[in-house]
Amino acid sequence: MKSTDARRPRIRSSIATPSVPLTGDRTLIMGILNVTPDSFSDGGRWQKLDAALEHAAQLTAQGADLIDIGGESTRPGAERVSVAEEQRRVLPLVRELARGGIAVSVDTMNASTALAAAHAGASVINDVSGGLADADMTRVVIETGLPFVVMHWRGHSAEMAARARYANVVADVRRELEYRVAELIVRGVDPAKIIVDPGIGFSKNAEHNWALLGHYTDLASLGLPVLVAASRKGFLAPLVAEGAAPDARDAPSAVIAAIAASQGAWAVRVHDVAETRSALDVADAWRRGARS
Ligand code: PMM
Repeated sequence: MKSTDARRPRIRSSIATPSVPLTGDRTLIMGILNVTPDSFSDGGRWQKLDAALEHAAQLTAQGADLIDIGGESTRPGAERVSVAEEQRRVLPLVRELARGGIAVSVDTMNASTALAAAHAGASVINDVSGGLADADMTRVVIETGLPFVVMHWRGHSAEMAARARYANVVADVRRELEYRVAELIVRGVDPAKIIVDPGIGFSKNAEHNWALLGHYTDLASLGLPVLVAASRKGFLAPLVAEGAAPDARDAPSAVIAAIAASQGAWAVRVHDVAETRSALDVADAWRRGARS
């Protein structure tokens, strides 16, 4: 599809924005850095700028291709934070990392935060609502020209559990994502900048999550890069010791990352980058072995 004027990026960061490839045969690792007091697995740990920067540097050294920075928890039942507070949490970090040449995705449902993060040097906009929570997000995506993660979403934390009802979760999620993507394209978003994400755990129970992972190729058949974000999520709890801390789910998360990579996922969003790196190296070696 040809670019139109509406699709041409008009906003440039004063910082050289590190670029993130959307094509290629290597699955990228998106390392999670939540600067929130209440995220379910790492809440409260990275609120101080120095500690957050150090953690981001460590994730990068371990093999993260980009760092996903979020200032608002999206776990079920989480309270919304003000946009000002969200920006106070994320912008200094985005600015410092981009300045250091580290690619950042900003995990936000707020258009003004996405725009400010783009000015600060963010490389990707990751919106768990896929642009549904804030009507201005589409304009910001068009104006910044940044890659846009469109996650399957049916509502904010307070209402998402009640909306976990599907006739056929795989077909329904695929159709709803396809519709959302079509709407964004009609409004002027460059299709080459769209990434889709099934939204593991968002208005989905464990059975729904496993069906979506097991039918990964149905989602991939949309023809867009796919982000798989299952790391440490609640549906993995039955696979580890009862009552174990969320980081006990890192091994199952890494296995999911390797399977997703072997199916051609664009990226995996994970907490434990070192273990994921090793899992993806195995998937790569396996693929090379298949070609030899
Ligand atoms: N999950 C969380 C936050 N951001 N972004 C995308 N694209 N996909 C997700 O599934 C997703 C996300 C919640 O998990 P966390 O508390 O571990 O960050």
